[in-house]
Amino acid sequence: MTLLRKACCAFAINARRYSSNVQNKKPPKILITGGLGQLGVECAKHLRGKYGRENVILSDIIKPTNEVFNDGPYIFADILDFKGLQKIVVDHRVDWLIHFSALLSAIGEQNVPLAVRVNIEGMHNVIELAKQYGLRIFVPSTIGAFGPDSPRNPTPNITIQRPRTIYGVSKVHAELLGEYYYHKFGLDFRCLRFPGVISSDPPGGGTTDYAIAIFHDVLRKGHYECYLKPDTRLPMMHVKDALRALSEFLEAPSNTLNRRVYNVTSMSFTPEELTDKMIKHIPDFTITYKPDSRQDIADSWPQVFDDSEARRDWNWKPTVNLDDLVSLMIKEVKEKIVANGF
Ligand code: AKB
Repeated sequence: MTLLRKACCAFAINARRYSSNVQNKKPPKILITGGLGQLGVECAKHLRGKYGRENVILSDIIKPTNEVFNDGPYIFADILDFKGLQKIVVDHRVDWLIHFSALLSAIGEQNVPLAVRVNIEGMHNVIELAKQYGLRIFVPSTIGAFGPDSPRNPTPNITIQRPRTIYGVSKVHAELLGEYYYHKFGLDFRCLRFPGVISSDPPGGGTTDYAIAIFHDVLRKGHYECYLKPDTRLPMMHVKDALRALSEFLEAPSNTLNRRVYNVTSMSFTPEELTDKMIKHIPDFTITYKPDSRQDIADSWPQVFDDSEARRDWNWKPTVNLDDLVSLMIKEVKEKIVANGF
């Protein structure tokens, strides 16, 4: 074969490969577990906008509202039932798994055996599932994966992690298990440590949830009793930023990721600072403080989260600051109250 013919052949083969790659670039089929928790419904909306309605399947063991059911595919999935999960992955040809099922920090302390089952046994199931079927798997972690021995201001990506809640222990377990499966089996495990995520959905048993409950109570009753002290500083993020972080991170090419677990955040504030901003919009509400056991949890968590590694490796950049967050929450919670009466 002449040199020219060889070159032409190579070009033709590469062109064929290229065009078949482009043709094959179909959107991923995504399964979301724990779909009726704090992030699931909004996450499904966000990803359906990107990958198509039919490609994002929301799942949970709870019966959905009509609105959720009519929004797109919704199925029953129990993360403690491994065979059931296998069937879903096969029947729906799932490519990516977003594993939201978990009991949050405050609620986990009230039922430790259930938290162990859901947060730890559930994680064992989904990680094996992802390995067996070659799925990309996203598992959220949290500022709650740190504890009183960790540096709190700022808390870097890699540091001491000795959490004192079952939620935190289960999340450290998930981080380590995921990294282990990545190194041992090449599993495409991805994990973001989120701060308190603020959305207009009602609070779901977390310690950072005062920053959600305050909007609901103030807009309905004109008063909020806060279970944290006024100067308790915690990292926070609006759900819009959280979902953008999640989808940008899921799409980041594997070779740009120096880690499988990244801190992400937008801002840090105290109940007092949040109240000062809210008063500009709603001048006549009142707040009282009655710290409870959640104060101990908050006091062991990061105050300021260092997400410089996420910014460096996959260009993470938050867009919603505290002023924007307050305006968005007032608007969105008012809309929820009008629509649902809660
Ligand atoms: C909680 O407060 O438990 C959660 C979290 C920070 O992970 N919102």
